[in-house]
Amino acid sequence: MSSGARIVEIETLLLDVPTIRPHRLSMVTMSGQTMMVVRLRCSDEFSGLGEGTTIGGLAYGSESPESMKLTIDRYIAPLLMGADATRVGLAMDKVNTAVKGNHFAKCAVETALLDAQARRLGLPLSELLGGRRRDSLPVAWTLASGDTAKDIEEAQRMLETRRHKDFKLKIGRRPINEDVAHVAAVRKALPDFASVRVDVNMAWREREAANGIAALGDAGCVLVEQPVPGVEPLARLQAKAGIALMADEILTGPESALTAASKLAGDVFSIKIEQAGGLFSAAKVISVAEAADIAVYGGTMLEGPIGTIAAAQLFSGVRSLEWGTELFGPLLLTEELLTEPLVYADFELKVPTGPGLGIQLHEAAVNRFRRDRTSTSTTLKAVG
Ligand code: MUC
Ligand code: MG
Repeated sequence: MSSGARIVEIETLLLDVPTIRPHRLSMVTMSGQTMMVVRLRCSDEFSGLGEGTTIGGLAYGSESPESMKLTIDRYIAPLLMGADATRVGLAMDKVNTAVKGNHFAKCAVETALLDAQARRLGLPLSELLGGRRRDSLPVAWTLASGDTAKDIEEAQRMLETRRHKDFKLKIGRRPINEDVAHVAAVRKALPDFASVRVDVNMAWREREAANGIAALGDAGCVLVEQPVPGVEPLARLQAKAGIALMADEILTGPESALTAASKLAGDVFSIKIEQAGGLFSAAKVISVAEAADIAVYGGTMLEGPIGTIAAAQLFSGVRSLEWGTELFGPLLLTEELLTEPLVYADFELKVPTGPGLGIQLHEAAVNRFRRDRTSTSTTLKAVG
């Protein structure tokens, strides 16, 4: 059913926000996060928010916040001006026909369209994505200060405050024996109910990965995320690994998920809404995983609150989330960007229950961290 609501404005802006500490990954050290925010306005009273975020500029993937903004301003927004805002699938078909790739930018636009439509219907976004199975999600924390003692102290603080009990350690930058010693020391310092996993972000070669995975298993690590690039190497490693392997970077949408699933590359799939190309595509990646009996994990691109809650709305409906999620991105930022902060308590994130994403940006914070802004708009003539 179409209500006649049209898309009349798409605004993009970049927000630069510092992180609470340097975040060290195998390919980059982050000291801040840039969020590309989309504000989409419709001819009725409704509007929607979306976010495009990546890790370390172009260090993680082929889209930067600046390129997402340009893609939307120059190519996507003009296509959507005047389009029916209530037909999200149709609007995104138009975008997908005219714009190849650019998954992160498309995710931001699709999220904003879905937020506006769910607000229009008076429902949380989760209800447009199949409905919720839970109202809160387990959230892991990433230890990536680059220093073992600091990581242990940080993990202990998280346990004491009951914020996180599952920890992902970022490794792959140092020699394997040093990384394994680091993981073993953190594991040993924490109670049994805490879990330790690692993310190598593809930094290892296959042979060293085989040895590294075995040593990490002996040290009490329960999962290794994307140790090597490529589907085949990951599948070969999985065939002999004694602990779970998680696919991340190789999952760039439903087709890649099908390839990875059919080659048995990964016991667990990290689902990232931006990497998949949006919420609809991420839902298809989840379906592929479920059909292949691969566990589903709620991944993150270290998004701020908009992207984090968009993903949370989707993960709230996943049948089984035995490895939980890592939707902690907003907690890595020094500043609160919402009028009402997200609730992280008892090791979980509460999924907002209001219409749409269920969150509102704090305008003063937006103005404080805004780098630049562009808006594409159209004036619709009244009919009749
Ligand atoms: C990744 O590769 O999974 C997720 C958590 C974190 O610290 O970095 C990301 C990216
Ligand atoms: Mg990863």
